[in-house]
Amino acid sequence: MSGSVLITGGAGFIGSHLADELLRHGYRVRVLDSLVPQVHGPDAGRPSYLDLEVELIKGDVRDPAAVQKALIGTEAVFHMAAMVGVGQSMYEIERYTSANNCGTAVLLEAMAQARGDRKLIVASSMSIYGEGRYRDSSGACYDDVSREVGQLQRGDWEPLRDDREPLIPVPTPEEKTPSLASVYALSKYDQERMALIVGNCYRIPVIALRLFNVYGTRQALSNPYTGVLAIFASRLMNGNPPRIFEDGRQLRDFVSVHDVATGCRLALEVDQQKQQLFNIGSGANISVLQVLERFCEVLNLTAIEPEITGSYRAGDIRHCFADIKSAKEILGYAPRVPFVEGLRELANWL
Ligand code: UD2
Repeated sequence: MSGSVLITGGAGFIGSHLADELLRHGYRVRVLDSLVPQVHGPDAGRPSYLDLEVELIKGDVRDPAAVQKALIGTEAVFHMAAMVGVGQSMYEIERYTSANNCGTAVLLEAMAQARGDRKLIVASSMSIYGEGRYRDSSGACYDDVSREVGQLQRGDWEPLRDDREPLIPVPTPEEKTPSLASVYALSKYDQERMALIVGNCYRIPVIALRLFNVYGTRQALSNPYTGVLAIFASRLMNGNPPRIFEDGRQLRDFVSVHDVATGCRLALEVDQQKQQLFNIGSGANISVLQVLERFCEVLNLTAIEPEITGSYRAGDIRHCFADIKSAKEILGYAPRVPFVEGLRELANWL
């Protein structure tokens, strides 16, 4: 396929990089974006993030007329339009549910009515897993670790078995049972399920990509809830010490937005309908403290003393990083951007 592709929310952080990737591969790209700031001012989708070849339609994904118009002549859809802060989803409950759930409902209804055999790729999130997968020394698997049941406590950060044997974090595969801990996670899970159910009924091929900790240029710097690297960057630029929750040894999977854009394109191009859920991460893990160290090295900042809070942020998980075996085997996905290179690019953009 090398036709015309619609990206909802395509003027934002991930969507605009995806638009670049698709143009580079010969697609025609149309973007539907409300351009409405999400949180604190100007860090919404921006027309300036888009190549001049992209056709931009300003409109809300909850507006059926705008969506119907945007679908005309397209052969595939990436659904990226969403509210993305985990923290504020817990007090802007109506706004998140409206944008993420109703937005997906309107898009699906329009796709069902428009018929055709457009493929739909939904941007989902690792947030639906809650804590990642753990094993004990015998190899037994634990998919239900949570702070709520006391396995993780203040000052005792690592999850323990009932007999206090430490549990070992391992890569989280797609089959891990979801554990939804925020309205954001719930809305991402709903997006996946709704797309799969409606897609199945109307023969719309659907793939949902569970994105891990995506970082890179164009990420909102003023959103206090999204992206620890963006938060570190804005604190460092303003002369404030970065703040580290817990002990900083919590592990995450930081994946470059360029690798994510490639993963999205591969999901569009793959010719299979069996597996519909894929993790998109870097396949590696790194602690938050190491992230800060690497970032300071790249920025040539020495003697930065972070403020280590020793407490955990409400709703935070301890460890989660991606098992990307399925994406590798089925999509042909292979992350290419080394973390330090991605950090350098981010630093040059700041
Ligand atoms: C959340 C979502 C994820 C994605 C991501 C956006 C969950 C489980 N996951 O991941 O789906 O939406 O947000 O990037 O909800 N931290 C600090 N200092 C700070 C900020 C964060 O130490 O100033 C820590 C934080 O406690 C966490 C880690 O850094 O352990 C990563 O935080 P994040 O907000 O970048 O992303 P995360 O993993 O909560």
